[in-house]
Amino acid sequence: MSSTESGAVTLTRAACPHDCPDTCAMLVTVKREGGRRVAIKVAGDPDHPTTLGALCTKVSRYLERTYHPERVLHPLKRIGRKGEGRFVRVTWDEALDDIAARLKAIAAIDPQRIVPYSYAGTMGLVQGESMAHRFFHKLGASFLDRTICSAAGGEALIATLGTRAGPAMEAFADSKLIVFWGTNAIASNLHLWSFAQEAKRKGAKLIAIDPYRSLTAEKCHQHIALLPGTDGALAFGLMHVLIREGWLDRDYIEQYTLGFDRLAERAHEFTPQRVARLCGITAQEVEQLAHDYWHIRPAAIRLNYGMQRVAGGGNAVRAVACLPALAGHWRDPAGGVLLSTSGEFHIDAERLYRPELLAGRTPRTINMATIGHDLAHADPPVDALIVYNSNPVAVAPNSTAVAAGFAREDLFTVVLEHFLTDTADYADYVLPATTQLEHVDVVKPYGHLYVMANNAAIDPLGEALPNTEIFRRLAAKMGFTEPCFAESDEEIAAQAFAKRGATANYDWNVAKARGWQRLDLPQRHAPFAHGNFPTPSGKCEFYSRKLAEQGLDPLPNYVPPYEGPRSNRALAQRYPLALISPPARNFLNSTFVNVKSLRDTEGEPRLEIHPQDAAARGIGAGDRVRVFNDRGSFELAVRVTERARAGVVVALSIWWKKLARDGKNANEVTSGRLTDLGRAPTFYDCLVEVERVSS
Ligand SMILES: Nc1nc2c(c(=O)[nH]1)N[C@H]1C(S)=C(S)[C@@H](COP(=O)(O)OP(=O)(O)OC[C@H]3O[C@@H](n4cnc5c(=O)[nH]c(N)nc54)[C@H](O)[C@@H]3O)O[C@H]1N2
Ligand SMILES: Nc1nc2c(c(=O)[nH]1)N[C@H]1C(S)=C(S)[C@@H](COP(=O)(O)OP(=O)(O)OC[C@H]3O[C@@H](n4cnc5c(=O)[nH]c(N)nc54)[C@H](O)[C@@H]3O)O[C@H]1N2
Ligand SMILES: [Mo]
Repeated sequence: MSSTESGAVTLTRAACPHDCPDTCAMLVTVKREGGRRVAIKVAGDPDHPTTLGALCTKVSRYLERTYHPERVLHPLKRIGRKGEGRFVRVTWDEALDDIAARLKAIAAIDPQRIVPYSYAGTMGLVQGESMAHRFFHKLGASFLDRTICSAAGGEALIATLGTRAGPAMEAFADSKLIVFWGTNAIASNLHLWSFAQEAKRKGAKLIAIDPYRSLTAEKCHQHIALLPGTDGALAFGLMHVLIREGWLDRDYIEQYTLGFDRLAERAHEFTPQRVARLCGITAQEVEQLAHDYWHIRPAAIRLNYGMQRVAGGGNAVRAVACLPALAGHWRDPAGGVLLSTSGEFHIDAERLYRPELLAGRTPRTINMATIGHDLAHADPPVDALIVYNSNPVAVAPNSTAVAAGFAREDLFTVVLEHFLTDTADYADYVLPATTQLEHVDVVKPYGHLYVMANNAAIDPLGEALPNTEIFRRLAAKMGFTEPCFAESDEEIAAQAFAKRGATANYDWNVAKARGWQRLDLPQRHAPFAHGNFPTPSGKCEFYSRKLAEQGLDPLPNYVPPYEGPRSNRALAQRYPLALISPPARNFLNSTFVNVKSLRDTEGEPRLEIHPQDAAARGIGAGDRVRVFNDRGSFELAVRVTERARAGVVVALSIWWKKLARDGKNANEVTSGRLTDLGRAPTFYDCLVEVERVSS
């Protein structure tokens, strides 16, 4: 049973759908009102081992978002100019008939001219890519390379460890040293932070490595404020000291790693003095960190994706991922590196996505990170875009180009959404989608070890439909008759995971009754305590032959930022400040920005700037400033603060453009250049100048 009856009030087991490592178990209280189910409360499930009864501030407001007066509840057709956001209500049949006719006409020329654009607005496997992939595979539409978030770090882990795995979230309670490396856990990984607090009470030392004194950095014992994009150099500095001092688990290295001698040769060049210069920190900080990393055991590094959004992001993650093998920290369940647990979950891709519908075709691939460029230059051109679970006009880099692409009069755009986002404003049709309370799903988390089930708590509002149902109906209009297009959401959920490895025990009925199901892994899971790296060699690959075969550096290296003050001096003369735009605590990427209570807490778009940098530009507290480079500009209020280290400015993100005074956000200035591994965007590799516009 997913719901328990108690008078007129029931409790439904649900799962948070958002793109966050915590993937919480939710209990939704539902009341019957005149024959309709109305959700009246959402809470964290106290029995779930990582949620432990707590939801973040954002998802605590899930009802405010679900019942928001501006929800799109009917299909809409554009009547204004693209981007203007003027629509009229149409029926589902009118909308879907017209969309099918347009897609058929384009597909008759070349189906690759149709491009899906989606990301993790929901992380559910059912409302994510199940029916959608089937639809696009049958059509023969372009593939989308979903690189916008985690591709650089993900590929780096796979090259080094063979998979994406690490210590369990709960195990951080037993760590003695926790390094928050490029992650503001209080904002983006609250439940792991709670386990770290438990460790702290038991005497653990907490260190943050971050250019910004984030909420997390200020609560750690130590904060190392390096320059953005220099983490690879710091990791090599640590290796240098570990090797110089002989602080090495020689037995582990001998048995379970590949390429130590060559790695050591490279690390030899990264003296603490040199690293200090590259990173903008002191040599003593490098020495001390290495000392702690060897002497305080077990040591766990929590790195999230913050450090990989730069030119050398892949190599930086690779370098950091080498550290626990050198110092032997993988031997303990509370040691190692955690970037993602997603490699422990085996999706049944064949059954979810039905690649056989491609019938031998291999469509071209469009990289979501370069959509602005591709809307202008792809060959064959992009004639139609179907956007779901994403808000590219706000979140994709080099936004001027993205918005220009979306404004093309000859582009046919359909957006499945809850709200009229910056992207929906450019749509020819906006189709109303259900939220997590209104549909069924199963979520594959990336921060813990539990499959998460979501039961529908309420009926769809207005005429909203689940993404699956929208693609089902569209498939019918297109004349697609394969039985997989008729499968129900429950049937899809039941086949989401492959019966192998840690998901061998997956059972949808068990999961949905309880709300979750633990992976089939030992309670004290230490994935690499005895090697078992699923790399080609079976070892932790400092040296990767696979990378060498792709023409890439087989060893990690320090790859400097494209736009660093040291690495590109000519550019830095014109644009001397490094801009980073990491997640704001009260938003989830661009989701929740239109929820008033959360936006009120966040205030207005703000630039944090160091007092020295402010003074040098005649900027004072409360001024409005313009941030600019050759790609564009945007305006915000200023906060003069030492939270931003000198040389770095911080604009917490991702604001809806249309809710900012100037209709712009940080992605006006971010670049379309890609990372060294994973073809991912380089949001935090971005030089700018700042000037005062008014006080
Ligand atoms: N509240 C909230 N939670 C979120 C999100 C959100 O928008 N809001 N987004 C979700 C998503 S999609 C993701 S991918 C994750 C992101 O999760 P994280 O990547 O962990 O993001 P943050 O927690 O902001 O931490 C990034 C930190 O990296 C720092 N940073 C920036 N550049 C560098 C660098 O070059 N080196 C180092 N060492 N640090 C750097 C930033 O100052 C910031 O404090 O969070 C998820 N959770
Ligand atoms: N400057 C800058 N830019 C960034 C980042 C940064 O740190 N700085 N972070 C990057 C990262 S890590 C990421 S992951 C991306 C995130 O980019 P996106 O994946 O686009 O995430 P959101 O901005 O949250 O937009 C998700 C949209 O999906 C919609 N949605 C949610 N659930 C459903 C559903 O069930 N059906 C349908 N049809 N729609 C749904 C929501 O209403 C929302 O508008 O942004 C990237 N952009
Ligand atoms: Mo992300």
